[in-house]
Amino acid sequence: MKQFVIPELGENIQSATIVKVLIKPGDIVQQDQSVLELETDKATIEVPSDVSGKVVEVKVNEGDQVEIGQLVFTVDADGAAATAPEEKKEAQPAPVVEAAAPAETPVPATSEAPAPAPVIEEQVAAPAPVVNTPVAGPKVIAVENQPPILQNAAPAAPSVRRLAREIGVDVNQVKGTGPGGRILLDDVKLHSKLMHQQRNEAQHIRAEQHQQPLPDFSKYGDVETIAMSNIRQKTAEHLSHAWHTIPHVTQFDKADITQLEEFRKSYAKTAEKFGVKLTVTAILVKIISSAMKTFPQFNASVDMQNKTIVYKKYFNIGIAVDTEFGLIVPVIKNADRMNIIEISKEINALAEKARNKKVGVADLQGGCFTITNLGGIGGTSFTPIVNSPEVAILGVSKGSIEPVYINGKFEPRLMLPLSLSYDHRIIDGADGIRFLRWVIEALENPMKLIIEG
Ligand code: CAO
Repeated sequence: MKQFVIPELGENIQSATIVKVLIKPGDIVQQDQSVLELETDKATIEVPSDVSGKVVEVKVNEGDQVEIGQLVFTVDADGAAATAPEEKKEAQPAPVVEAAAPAETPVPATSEAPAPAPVIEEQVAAPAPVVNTPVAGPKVIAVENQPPILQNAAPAAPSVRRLAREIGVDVNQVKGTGPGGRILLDDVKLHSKLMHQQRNEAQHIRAEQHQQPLPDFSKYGDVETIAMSNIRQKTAEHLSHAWHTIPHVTQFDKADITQLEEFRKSYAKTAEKFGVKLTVTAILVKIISSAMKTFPQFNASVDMQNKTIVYKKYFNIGIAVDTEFGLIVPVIKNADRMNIIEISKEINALAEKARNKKVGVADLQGGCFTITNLGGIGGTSFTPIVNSPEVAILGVSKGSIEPVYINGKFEPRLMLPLSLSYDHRIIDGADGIRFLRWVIEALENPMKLIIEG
């Protein structure tokens, strides 16, 4: 005769309530078969049998409060289908509570040997100890030394599963980089790191958006409260996200555009014939699309989830447009294939559409790099926020005449202040200034575009 007693249920769990008794006298019980459903203060647990044989007597009822070690039922091991050897009892893992308290999960000590498949609770009548989490929904854990139960399960060694459980990672969510997609220890660690990063980012963003309640300003004077427009909300969310996820560096420099300005003025009449006004913004679009060919890391996006960098082979430039509804960034597609007249026309058309609320979703998508020119209004410099998932943005401030020391004397030159913000995760400081110098040289000597662009 063998006995089944309430096994260890997890750290700090001494007792539980029986929700269901899944066996009765006369039943043939197999080892690992679920025999009880217990409710603890942390979770609902299915408890597997560590004995097999014919049930002789059941000593508990549904609703009973039971304690660890308490006798539940006895079996006649010689009964039909009795298969469990006595020594199995010691090797049986205790039920594991994962979702309710991942960091404290007690883990059965087992060898690496047979790599088990994880158990998905909803899909199997799991013979392994299973935990239902009442709040987060059913959650399943794998138990070492159990036979494979589910196909398409994440392939991972027991030690990997154990680590995942201990640090609260769902192994089924981890991308395996081992042979045949096998999940390695490092994959679990990386996944955990990313989870934490994302959680922190989300917290930061939430903190931004759900700030502490404002004081009652009306105590100090008249106020008016109006709802944020959609554009304002989206702008706030998008910029908060970019600010919290991208480590920004802003590099400042100035371009001498004296010659360029002379050319721009002399060319104004010709440009008019094409129906456009030639502006420094249009020229910059052309220059930036060429510079990105020389510096491909500026035409990229960072994928921290997969630890990859996506390099784009197309050159779409977004232009920040100031409208009465807020900031809108329409995108000039394939700017590298256009001449400056065509770019000017496109900027005018898109800016017009943006200001008349006619801009379509397609006009706003697919950008690789953004230019934000505040110089028509003023300013000596500013620190633009990278338009995520792009990795760089060029801010342009007001060009003005400055004394520049050339060949032993000061000369009045028209200097254009530029502010390049970039994502320091993939762009190093040296590359940042190289890129900006390339842009400046192209502004100062347009032949560079013809030769190198
Ligand atoms: N320095 C000095 N003058 C400048 C200049 C600069 N950096 N940029 C433009 N100008 C001048 C132009 O040469 C033009 O002068 P003229 O009439 O004498 O030729 C005048 O300012 C107006 O230019 P524009 O604004 O019509 O044309 P643009 O192509 O330079 O700019 C656009 C187009 C859409 C970028 C601009 O209208 C705009 O909306 N700028 C604001 C962008 C913005 O809000 N950025 C902030 C984003 S972050 O909040």
